[in-house]
Amino acid sequence: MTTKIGQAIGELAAAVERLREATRGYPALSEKLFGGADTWIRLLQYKLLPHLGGEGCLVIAVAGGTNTGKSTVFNMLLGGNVSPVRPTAAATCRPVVAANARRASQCLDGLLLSGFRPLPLSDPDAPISHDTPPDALFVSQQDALPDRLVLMDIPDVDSIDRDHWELAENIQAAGDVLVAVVTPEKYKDERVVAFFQRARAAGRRILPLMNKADPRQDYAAARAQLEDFRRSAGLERGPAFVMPHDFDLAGNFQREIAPLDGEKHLRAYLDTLDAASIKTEVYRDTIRHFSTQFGAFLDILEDTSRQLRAVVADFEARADQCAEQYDPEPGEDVGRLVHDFVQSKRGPLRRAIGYVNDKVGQGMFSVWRRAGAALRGYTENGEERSARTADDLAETQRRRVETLACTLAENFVRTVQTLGEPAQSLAGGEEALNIEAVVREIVEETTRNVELSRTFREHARQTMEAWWNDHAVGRRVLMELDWILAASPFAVALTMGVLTGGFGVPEVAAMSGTFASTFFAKIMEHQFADHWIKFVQPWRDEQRARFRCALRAHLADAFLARIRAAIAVLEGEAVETMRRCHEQCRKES
Ligand SMILES: Nc1nc2c(ncn2[C@@H]2O[C@H](COP(=O)(O)OP(=O)(O)OP(=O)(O)O)[C@@H](O)[C@H]2O)c(=O)[nH]1
Ligand SMILES: [Mg+2]
Repeated sequence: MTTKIGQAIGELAAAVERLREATRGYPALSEKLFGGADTWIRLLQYKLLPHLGGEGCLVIAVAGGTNTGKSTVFNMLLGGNVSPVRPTAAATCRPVVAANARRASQCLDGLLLSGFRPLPLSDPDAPISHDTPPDALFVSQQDALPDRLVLMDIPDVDSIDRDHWELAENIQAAGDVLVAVVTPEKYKDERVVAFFQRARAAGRRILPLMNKADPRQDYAAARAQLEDFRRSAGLERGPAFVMPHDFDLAGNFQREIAPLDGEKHLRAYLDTLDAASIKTEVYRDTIRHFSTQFGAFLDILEDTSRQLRAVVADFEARADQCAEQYDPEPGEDVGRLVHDFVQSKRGPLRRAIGYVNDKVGQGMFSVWRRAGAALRGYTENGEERSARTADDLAETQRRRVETLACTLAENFVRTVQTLGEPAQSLAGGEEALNIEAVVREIVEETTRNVELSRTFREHARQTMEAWWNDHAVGRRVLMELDWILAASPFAVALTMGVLTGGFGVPEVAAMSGTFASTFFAKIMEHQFADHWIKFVQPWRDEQRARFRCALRAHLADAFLARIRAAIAVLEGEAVETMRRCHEQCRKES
């Protein structure tokens, strides 16, 4: 199991590192993913990764509440004063590891206990000095120890110094066997019990030791207390040890630690432990524990990416809905298409010129007059402008686009406030969004003149051709209109020039140019009636599509860029690798 799974664990750890690195720029995302990941990261870093290096070697940690005598026990197991013993609480603040030459050098190379900063224990008081690096691990070479054991003295698991808890948890993850040093006053403490409960759940062997025990009636009180401790920490029956209260310590660490039942004192008992099988058992349990927790982590990853995808879909749908509300009015370019079409029919038109009746001519002339006035910006009786020039039309279009884009932007800003984390932070972005500039870009892109598409031209030609063949009357009106627009502006201008002393001539002359096309679009709207809607529909669709693309590309993307990047991370190669390796761990555990 070990080689294959060891490889998977190695790959998985590297992928986790890549994911951590990739999410570093997104604090809310990183918090969501790794906020509750301490336990499995610890198991991975302190236990699973170093496992291969420590093959066959048991890591035995002396753990417990503050001032219970851990350092004393550690020294007694070594038969000498290695870790400083102090009457003050929370004295030991850095872990100390004792190992023979080979294991000590493995420790110093970070092979046996990774995640710490291994340093040789040259100053005996270093483990109780806060001036040392917080992640320091002091290594003391103890040649009396066999190759298959390393011993650790660790900071308490319950003092007010929270750093100690953290460290204790890391060591708990790193150890295979924990000697649980309790006292009659402390064996019930919640933090202490919970610590060993977690350790047991993560597959660690636990050997309870009652210090300062009352030896009367064959340790009756200690037995009851240890039983109680076992029950609350979820420990199975097994060997337990005692140290009497009246023990004169005074630096004498040459004494043995007695078993409560059985023959072997603690040090001898440790020697009998089957390192290989305990290692395998602890490793398997750790993998199982890790696998469950990592599975939950992968679920969080998936949920987060699903949540972010939903936000993207929602924002895009809002942009699309906004684009649907855009109802562009065809202007000069569409009109020109109709105009050109009619002009292409001029063969018969020329022949029909003689039939232009006065009524149509007069009607058109009055339309002209109004249109001419529109060019000047007011009507004959001085009202505010009612008819519109091509420029007016373009301006109206711009304003419509602008209003819609602004409304959508406001909608986005409001929606961001309602999003959960990490979506909110990601969509909110780091720097404030320059909405004005974004809207300007959208307006520019949507309303700038672009050639009518080939598809629309073809559609228009076919629709007009069909209409032309089916509508004799309408056709005539158009032909006549074309004739007027094509041939008579100058005649009308001339007449007007005479009647008005030159006033209005330029306007009328202008009608043969750009305005004629806009005008044609309007006329067609009436002539085509039902057909008109169908006729311009593809054009409208194209305009909307242009608007939609601009909304998505400039506005939605401004809100979604970081979300998209986060999704790419969450669905990227690192996560793929994690899933594959996790599956392997799951199968093997
Ligand atoms: N009388 C008596 N004193 C003890 C016993 N065990 C430890 N002590 C004393 O209790 C004090 C704390 O002992 P340590 O071994 O430093 O305890 P610790 O659990 O390592 O303490 P921290 O590292 O501060 O958490 C010292 O003064 C010891 O001499 C014991 O069995 N009987
Ligand atoms: Mg200590």
